[in-house]
Amino acid sequence: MKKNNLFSTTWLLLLLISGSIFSCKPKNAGDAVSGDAAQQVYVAPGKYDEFYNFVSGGFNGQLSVYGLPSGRLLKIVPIFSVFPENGYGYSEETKPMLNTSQGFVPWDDQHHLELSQTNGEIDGRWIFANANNTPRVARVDLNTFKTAEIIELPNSAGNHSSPFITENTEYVVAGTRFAVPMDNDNGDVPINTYRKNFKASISFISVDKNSGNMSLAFQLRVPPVDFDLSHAGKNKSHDWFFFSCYNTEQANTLLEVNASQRDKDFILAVNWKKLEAYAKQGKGKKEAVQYAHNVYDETKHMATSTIEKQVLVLDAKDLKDVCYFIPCPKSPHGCDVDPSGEYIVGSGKLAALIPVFSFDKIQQAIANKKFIGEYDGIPVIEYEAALYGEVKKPGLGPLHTEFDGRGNAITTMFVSSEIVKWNIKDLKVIDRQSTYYSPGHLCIPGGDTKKPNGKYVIVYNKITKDRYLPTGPELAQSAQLFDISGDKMKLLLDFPTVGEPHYAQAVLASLIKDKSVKYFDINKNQNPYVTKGEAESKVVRNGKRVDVYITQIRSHFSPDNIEGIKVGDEVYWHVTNLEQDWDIPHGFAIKSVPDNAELLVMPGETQTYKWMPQKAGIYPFYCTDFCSALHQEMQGYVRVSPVESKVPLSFSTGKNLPDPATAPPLLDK
Ligand code: RUQ
Ligand code: CUA
Repeated sequence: MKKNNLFSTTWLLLLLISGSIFSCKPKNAGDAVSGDAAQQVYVAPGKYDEFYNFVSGGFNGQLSVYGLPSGRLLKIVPIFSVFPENGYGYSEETKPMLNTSQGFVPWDDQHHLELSQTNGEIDGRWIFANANNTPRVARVDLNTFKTAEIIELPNSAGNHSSPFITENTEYVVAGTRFAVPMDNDNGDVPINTYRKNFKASISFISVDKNSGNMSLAFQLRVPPVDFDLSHAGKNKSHDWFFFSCYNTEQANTLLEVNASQRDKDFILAVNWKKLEAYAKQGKGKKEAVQYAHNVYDETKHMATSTIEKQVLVLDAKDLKDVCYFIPCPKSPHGCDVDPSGEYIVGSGKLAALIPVFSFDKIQQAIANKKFIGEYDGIPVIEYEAALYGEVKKPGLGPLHTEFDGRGNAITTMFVSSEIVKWNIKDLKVIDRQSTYYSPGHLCIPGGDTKKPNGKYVIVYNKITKDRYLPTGPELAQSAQLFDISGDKMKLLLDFPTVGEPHYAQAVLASLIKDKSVKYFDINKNQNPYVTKGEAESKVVRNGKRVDVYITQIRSHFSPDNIEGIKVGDEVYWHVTNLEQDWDIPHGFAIKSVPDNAELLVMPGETQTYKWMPQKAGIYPFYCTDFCSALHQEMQGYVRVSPVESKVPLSFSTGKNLPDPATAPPLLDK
């Protein structure tokens, strides 16, 4: 028995590693698309797409926005990585967004996105994003498509099972992937003392109903396993959260083998309502930690970073009626709850079936104490007592499941490279379609909410191979759109994506498009360095610090000639775009500035560019965004003199003219 399990695990692992999955590739992948597919995805010039698709960027740390059904890329929203394209993480105003307890961290790995919900339905206000590497959760404002807030998570590492939310966005949760010594403990311990010294945490971040402001409400201390994914309950399971976890072996080396020993790992069911009540009753302990909380102020166009010093921790084993483990076959990955809230689907990466758990049965099992024992002080429910049933022979390597709102679930099969549609009630497979290749996540608009819109599923593949023109060893990533409105799922479109897409969200465009901000009101700009008109533009020296208050309007800067800057100065260019019109950003960049990118300044906004001139000379600067017919004339000069120079500070626009006697001859007679 044991041998058999090991054998099948090893066999699946071999399949995963060897890439022999491509033997599943049908001969004529192109033929899978029928003639009318083009019509279904064609969005005529000037017409809008029906859906926004928000797609995680994986190792690019950003979020990208596509239109559906066309698959057109509309925007990249920088969140966890610097973005030289618009100066995010480079401007003085946005640098604090990437501050952490360990200083400035300019990169991260962004896997999961979740749109805010009210009553279990998408409300179109915010989208939350996780960072895996340096554990953080962000909130992006969907009026401006800008990152509004980032909160770092203490006592965590590899923030993967995140950011999933409750039905009214009461909480965003974040489960740690890596168990580690807690921040406050001595971390200088032998790695193989894992089982003694390493622990895991699940963070509950509360979200203010009106402002969206996040705060780390409390953490749940849990056994040192790897938390992978999660989803909140719905309707009757509203009070509960479900987390998949692997490495219940508690291995700290060669997890590929050592964390694949047990036949079943767990789904952790957490009654967050009770947990919240215990936190309010003062059951937890306050621990001294350090984490950054970064907030972007929309009126000041400026972020601040605050280091918080404390977190409330509740230990799962001290709370007898909050946490329960449910056995789940073979290293579960996805953990998905159907729109009714009754069915919880666990997807074992190495399993050849999909277990579906029943919320009612879980409740009965808890009431009747149908436990097979305890794991680190947490009761483990009998598998059969929690199980609704198993989807038999769904395919190989189930990863993630979304729901179509018509009683069906669709699951990605990584190893057999397909999506499989099955009925939630009778657990029978209805349809399967190949994907190209090895799908990870999938997304149906609202597919993890109470109200899915079952028109399309988008599949995010892990491997691209031959789907697009080759671009050397590194290829475009591959997303695929399927029509799921009929019985058979129909492949309509491949579209490339940037970064590596993991989870995604989609929503009807009508919920968002009309409230999208067009420009910022210059009269409401409260940036301390704003310049509200050209007449106010100036250059101010204070010791070695120089502040340049500079404006932009089509198509010149004020000032555009500056002299009296010296080597060793610290120069801050506060650039205000005076335009009050949609789609007229101006850019800003100075020749050879180290450690900086450009700025892209939106109408009515102020952004600051730091420059420490290294060498005497003339430095041109210019507008980097084509803004008018005379965009190319939107340029200026700044003169840098040696430290000891006596050149006085001067600045102007249109006044610092050359001697007319030096005018070049007119040759056009
Ligand atoms: S993961 S392919 Cu969400 Cu990072 Cu499943
Ligand atoms: Cu302003 Cu180009």
